[in-house]
Amino acid sequence: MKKRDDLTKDTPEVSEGGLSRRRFMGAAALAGVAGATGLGTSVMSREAWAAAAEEARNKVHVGPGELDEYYGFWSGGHQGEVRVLGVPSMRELMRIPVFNIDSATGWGITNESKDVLGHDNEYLNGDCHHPHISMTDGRYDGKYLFINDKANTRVARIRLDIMKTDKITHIPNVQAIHGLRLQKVPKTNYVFCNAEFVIPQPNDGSEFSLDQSYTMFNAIDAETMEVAWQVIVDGNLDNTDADYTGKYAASTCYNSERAVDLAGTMRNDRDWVVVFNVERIAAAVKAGNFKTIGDSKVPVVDGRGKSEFTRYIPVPKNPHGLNTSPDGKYFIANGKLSPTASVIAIDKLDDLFDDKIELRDTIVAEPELGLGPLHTTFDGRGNAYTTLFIDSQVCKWNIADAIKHYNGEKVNYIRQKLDVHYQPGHNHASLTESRDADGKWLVVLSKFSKDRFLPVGPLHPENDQLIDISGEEMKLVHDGPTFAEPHDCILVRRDQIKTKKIYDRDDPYFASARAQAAEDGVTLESDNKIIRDGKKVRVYMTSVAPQYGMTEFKVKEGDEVTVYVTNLDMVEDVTHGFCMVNHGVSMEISPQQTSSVTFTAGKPGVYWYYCNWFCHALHMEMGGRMLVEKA
Ligand code: CUK
Ligand code: CUA
Ligand code: CA
Repeated sequence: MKKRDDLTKDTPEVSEGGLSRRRFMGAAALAGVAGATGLGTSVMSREAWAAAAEEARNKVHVGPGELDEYYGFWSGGHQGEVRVLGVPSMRELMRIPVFNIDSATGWGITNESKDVLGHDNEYLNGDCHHPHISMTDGRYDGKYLFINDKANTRVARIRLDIMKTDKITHIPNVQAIHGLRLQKVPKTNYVFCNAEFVIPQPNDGSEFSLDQSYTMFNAIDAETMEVAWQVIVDGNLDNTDADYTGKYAASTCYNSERAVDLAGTMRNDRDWVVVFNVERIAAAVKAGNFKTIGDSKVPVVDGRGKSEFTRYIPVPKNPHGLNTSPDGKYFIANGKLSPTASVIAIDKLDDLFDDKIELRDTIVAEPELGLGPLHTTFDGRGNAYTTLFIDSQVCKWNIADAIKHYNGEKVNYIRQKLDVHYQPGHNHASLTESRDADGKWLVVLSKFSKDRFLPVGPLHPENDQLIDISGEEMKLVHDGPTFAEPHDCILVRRDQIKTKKIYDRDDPYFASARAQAAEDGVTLESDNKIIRDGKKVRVYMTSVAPQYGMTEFKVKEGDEVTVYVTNLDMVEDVTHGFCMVNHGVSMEISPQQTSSVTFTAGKPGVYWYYCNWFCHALHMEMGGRMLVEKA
């Protein structure tokens, strides 16, 4: 997202036919409005305010030892991780390292994590935006969570049974994976993701002009995590979502102009939503009607212009979020530089692809909601909730009434506008991306927190606000400071996630350690052994609180040492660590897990290793020594 000043500067008037010509506020006026919203818009008596505050506290209070009703999975933005929160308490439960490096678990340090990240460890950063949970028949099945990396054009998969990242795929031929959603029906066979930026093809320095540039829509096989196919599109790609038939996906494009400067991207009054005919694309790929690009073997089809694979539905203006209503009826594109959202009827798409109707015939409503609509979410009762970035509000509106209004009836489709603090991007209602949307909680991820928390220097937290939407009226009940920058989150019922308490010994997560042990004739579950293989030394040890199976081992300076630790503890929560002092080595070994790490033995001398996860009254005593001899 752009900072608000950039967003409003030089923004021309909205000139969409039929809309009021409402000029966007200047940056200075905007800052004033944002500051004032903190005071609330209605005047309340002190008693009424206290009663409302008390009610809010009771709603979100999850007492000591009590469990939350929902899991929330938060993107960690350009921090690169995924965070697990309990909702409604908004207590942080866990962090799952994905594209980042994590000192506590050894993510980016252990061999198991390098198997996922790549052993060359090319990138140390990531930029995640969109966490989404795999589905079967339009309902969360709790198996995987997928998330994009805009910074380095990757998609990761997290196994939700152990809450660890188990696959990362680099998407070839494109740059900057942004929008990401999953096929909902019949199940998540595909992960759909948008490459945002157009690049020259081939992008090898032989050509910099825009003539040869394009970007692509991508489908990844959710099980193998291989890229299944790519579709060349006109313009660029921002956000995406899929339907409830398994047939269509749709993406917003804000740069139909294919501009490389800010003013250029705002030149057109309308950009578009591109609809992908997933069925036809998959059929073409299956029939071998595709090309490949460069060294990549990924099937590519051309969806530019008037192809059988795509339709480009004009919508105003630099649209951003794209959201499917949980009844499966509509794709909703959020106008960003237009105060409107465009409602596309999914049941008209067959006719559109058969050329029986015109592109704009698929639009069944275009309600005017307020300034800077970015994302929409749903309560399963026919209402939509759209964030208004510039107005710093959430607008609750009724979809059926918006359609009536579009058809000329005099009805008011706006139900309520609620101030949020401040400048919201995504919002997400409980179970909203599934058939089970239950309309209980709404999380609004506000980009600015200003006066809401104790000051912590020039860098502020963001403010993820919790709103009770179970009644007629939205009620703000909690301010949740978050670190950079959870663009999006997803809320699932707690019974939809089933986690393991301890590892299975045959877990594929440490299969490569097991394979190496087998080659070395070592039994991980019982042996404490050193295998020397030239300059490579493999040290196998067990751990049982509060002791390692090996408290001393000898290597030579410059040896490539791999330490494998197998935690034999069977007791839930008894996680050990392994930290080798002055070697940059640290890792987690949870009950029944095997973890391994490879490093180069330093200068001759004694180096202590110790357990760095507090596991026992004698945790401090859990250690050993590596003796390094002269080479
Ligand atoms: S994007 Cu950031 S607020 Cu990446 Cu889903 Cu809209
Ligand atoms: Cu083992 Cu601390
Ligand atoms: Ca544009």
